[in-house]
Amino acid sequence: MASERTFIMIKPDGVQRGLVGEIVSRFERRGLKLVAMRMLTIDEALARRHYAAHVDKGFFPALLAYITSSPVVAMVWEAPSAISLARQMLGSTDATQAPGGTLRGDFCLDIGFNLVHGSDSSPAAQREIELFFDPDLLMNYDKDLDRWLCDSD
Ligand code: DAT
Ligand code: MG
Repeated sequence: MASERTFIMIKPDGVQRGLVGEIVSRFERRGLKLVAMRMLTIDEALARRHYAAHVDKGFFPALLAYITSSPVVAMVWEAPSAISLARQMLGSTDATQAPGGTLRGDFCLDIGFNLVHGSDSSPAAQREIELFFDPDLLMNYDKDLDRWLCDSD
């Protein structure tokens, strides 16, 4: 099955709460391949582009203040069906609706401070990856372990 890439971002609360390792570890253990990673502080211009679909919503000022408040860790992860897989691993946007076993269900209480972003579609993944990473920052490499993760027959 063809691999796809998704954009995952550990939000300011994830960094502040010391959950970077836990979050990265969950993606690694599930079997996704890390192909890019950088730490940055999001400015207002980037926040408006990343959350372009939400700029007119009532919660946008709070979202803007939150996402620019402290550094984030931006990543690209690769796997077959990586986009939907990662969304399942995140759990519902509203943490009160997220089941245990998901990142938000295990670590969050709030719809606003919900720890991690994950692309919600293929066009969104492409747009968000381009927004945060120059193409030369995306690694292409084989992992020997991959043949133990998916049956290629
Ligand atoms: P997701 O992050 O699950 O893709 P989204 O794209 O609908 O969710 O919204 C982006 C972020 O905006 C979300 O992670 C938290 C915030 N947000 C969304 N809906 C909200 C609401 N009703 N009240 C407060 N914050 C909200
Ligand atoms: Mg979204």
